Amino acid sequence: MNAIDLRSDTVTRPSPAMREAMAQAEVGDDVYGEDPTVNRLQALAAARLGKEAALFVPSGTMANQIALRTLTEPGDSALASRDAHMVLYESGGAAALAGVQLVEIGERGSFDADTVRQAVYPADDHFPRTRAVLVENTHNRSGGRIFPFERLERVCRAARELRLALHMDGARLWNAVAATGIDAARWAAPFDTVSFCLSKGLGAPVGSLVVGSQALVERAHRFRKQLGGGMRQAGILAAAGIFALEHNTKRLADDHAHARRLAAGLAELPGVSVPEPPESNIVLFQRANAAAWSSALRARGVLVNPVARDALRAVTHLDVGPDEIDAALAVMRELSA
Ligand code: TLP
Repeated sequence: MNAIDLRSDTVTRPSPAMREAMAQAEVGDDVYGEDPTVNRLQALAAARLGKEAALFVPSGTMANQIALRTLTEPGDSALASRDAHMVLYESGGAAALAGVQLVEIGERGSFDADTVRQAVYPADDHFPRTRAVLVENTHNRSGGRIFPFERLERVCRAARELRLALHMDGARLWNAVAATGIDAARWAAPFDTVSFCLSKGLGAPVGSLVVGSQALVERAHRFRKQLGGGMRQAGILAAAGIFALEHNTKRLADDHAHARRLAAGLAELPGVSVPEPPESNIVLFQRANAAAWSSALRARGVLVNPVARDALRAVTHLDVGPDEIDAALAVMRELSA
């Protein structure tokens, strides 16, 4: 049996049809702006998010770091949701690359407008200047939670009043779209920059986009170059991204159904608890000795990541269907008895 890999939605492999689109891609040198497929992807991403421009970059991490660098100056501070990817999982990039001090706010992936107001440093030379608010939607570490839309609108209005820039780490924005029916342009509307990934639930092998106004994307372009993210015949990768946007966003609702199926099955296992039903494609669950259980599962062909001493994460994606979920649950049941 092939392993059932629930470690992340990044583990997908391009489908034959996606590979065909990649093989046929028309390419040029994108550092000269001459790759027609990259240009097509960037135009498509901008249109889907209702923004003027977009920039294709190698990874979600680089997308976030470029956006942060674009919106701030070294010595600034930015407010980020607690346990945001930009805080926890980007190797300290905000400090090392943008020179920005991140301040975590809120709980479980979201926060309210008053929390933003209270967290802004006073305008005094002792303090870093609070310059931006960073929203992660869906929020990975809280189990793919969606930032409640009206709460987000209030946050964005407060940020504007305070003259703060707004960035959304929308690595899994399309999951938020599928789960709420609120389209990507509405989610993106109040934001200066939005990043999203092609290589998570959308099944492309590589790539993310930074989307925003023409002026911000021009500034972002400079920082992409500085980070060494200028790619040449990147149309081969962009073709996968176009294919992903055209074919793989609507089906994310299936991943969410599979996550609920998995959560329901897990909740019945002795010694396992699922604190909250999943809102999208990430299932966080509790089990003592998470690392040891994860190793035992791996030996039986089921891959899930421990995320704390007594917590694990399973992520659904387009390479797992209901049969794989049931097979994974059967193994988990055997190892729980
Ligand atoms: N997340 C990965 C790991 O880095 C934890 C995963 O398996 O979930 N923003 C968010 C919200 C993310 O979850 C990730 C990746 C990124 C940004 C970074 O994307 P990449 O891996 O392309 O740099």
